[in-house]
Amino acid sequence: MLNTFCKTKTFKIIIGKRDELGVCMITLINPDSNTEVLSKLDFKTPPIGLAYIASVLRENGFNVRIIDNVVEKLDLNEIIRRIRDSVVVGITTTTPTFNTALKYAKKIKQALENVFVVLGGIHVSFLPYSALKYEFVDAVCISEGEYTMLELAEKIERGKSPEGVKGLIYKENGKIVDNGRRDFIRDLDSLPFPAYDLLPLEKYSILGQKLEHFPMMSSRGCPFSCRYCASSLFMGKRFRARSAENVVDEMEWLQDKFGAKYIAFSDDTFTLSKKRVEKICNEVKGRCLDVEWSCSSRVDTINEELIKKMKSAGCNCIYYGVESANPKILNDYYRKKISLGQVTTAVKKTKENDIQTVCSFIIGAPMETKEDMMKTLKFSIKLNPDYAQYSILTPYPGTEIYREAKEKGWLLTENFDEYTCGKPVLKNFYLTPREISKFLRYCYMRFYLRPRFIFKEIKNKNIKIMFEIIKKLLFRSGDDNG
Ligand code: B12
Ligand code: SF4
Repeated sequence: MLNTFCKTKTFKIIIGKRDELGVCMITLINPDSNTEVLSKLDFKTPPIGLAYIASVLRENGFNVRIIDNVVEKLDLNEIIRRIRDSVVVGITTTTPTFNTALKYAKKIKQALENVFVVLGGIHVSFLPYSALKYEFVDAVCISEGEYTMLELAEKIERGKSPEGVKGLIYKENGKIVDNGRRDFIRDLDSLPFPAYDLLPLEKYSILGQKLEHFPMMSSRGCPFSCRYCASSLFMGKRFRARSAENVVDEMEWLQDKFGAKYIAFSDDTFTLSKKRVEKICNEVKGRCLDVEWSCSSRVDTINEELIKKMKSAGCNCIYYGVESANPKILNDYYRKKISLGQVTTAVKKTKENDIQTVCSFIIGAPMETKEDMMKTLKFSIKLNPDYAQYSILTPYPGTEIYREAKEKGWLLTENFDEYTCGKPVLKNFYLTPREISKFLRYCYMRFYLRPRFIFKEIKNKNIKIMFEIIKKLLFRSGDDNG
């Protein structure tokens, strides 16, 4: 069955520079999403993962296109019309977009039956068989996709089965074959920069403002084990960091090639190695790069010295995961391993050094009472970061919290469309789902409708952003707060 994939399409239709076999067209798709962050706060940024895969494929001679349907908003028939020349179609998944990805896979496979459909991304990496059970999914890629996708494309191009492609679970003669895990990419500097030129850059925006912001990933992996997070299992517990030179090369490239004015580092914990951050800062200053940037940090991997250094190299915003003001929930249940004292110090020092702070808070743990949640809300207001993000605890597959909830029957639904962090999907012993939703909305109102916040935004001339936030808060519909 697999041997027919390329024979009919690639070899005949596509002629190109690759070699005697011709050039396969690989299509990568980011399905549309209706999650709160994207739809309500208009947060649309390029999908780095797909751009990395595209870049590696292209570097190896394949033709690649990316359809980012979060911003393209194409109807599925139109997508099918555009991708008819594809030999492999790869679709990315997160938990809230999993069902949409399946819908795409089904329609594409029905219309283009010779196409090899592979799903990748965090959701299917943890629940591969939930996708493979459908006849329209040919394979699932576990974890990092750059080289798995490349080897898969090479096999398909040669009319071979994906046998032996590490990181891939696929179907052959009606059987599911697990090729085993692929080692994580050790040397991230060896990766080409993401193929952003394949994306409709003019369509990205943050809070309605056109994208001069570019995301960057300067490291992968996290050694911590917070129970609500699957990152450390997904990209590995070993922190794999790009060198300072390579990171700043990309910053410079983004600026020169795409006019980037702002870079948002999406690393799980950008500041895990203080030494590396210092080197990045020195490199940015040494090259006189005029670019501002943001990153995320744990409150215990930063200090005032580093904050000052980061400020001097253009950092203007740090995202801290605070999560809960109840030590029992924060450390016994979430295993975040930080103290509220560290939170207060980190936020205070960051603000004193004129760097904006965004703090995230989670409500809705099973054993959390309304008083506990109120304590977190009050703490967030007292802490007074520049912006606060409140979410409802969501048990994502792969996390400890998911495993426990599934075992104990605490999942309110397994419809992954609901796993957006804005809807209660986990049982709480004291509050109804409706009460939790209401409380989330209350958190946003209490934080953002404070005169202190509004005056600050006016003073900082952030009127447009403030207006957008307030508009979204006041005019959102239903209970889907995010
Ligand atoms: C940046 C980011 C965002 C950006 C998205 C930018 C974008 N357009 O992609 C924004 C802010 C919009 C966002 C939104 C949300 N996010 Co987010 N986000 C991240 C973050 C920090 C980095 C993602 C990233 O760029 N990674 C770098 C690249 C290299 O990795 P990657 O994308 O995973 O891709 C690799 C592999 O997955 C694989 N792969 C991926 N796709 C495919 C496809 C194929 C065919 C193949 C073969 C391989 C493959 O290969 C890629 C290269 O190695 C991650 C945390 C993390 N460490 O991953 C969270 C993360 C992905 N987000 C998460 C969540 C929960 C959300 C929201 C629900 C939050 C909310 N409350 O609304 C929304 C949902 C968005 C959605 N549509 O799914 C969770 C997802 C959990 C889950 N199981 O779904 C994560 C893991 C954070 C966490 N630790 O829990 N997010
Ligand atoms: S929440 Fe942050 S520190 Fe904790 S495991 Fe996830 S990425 Fe690591």
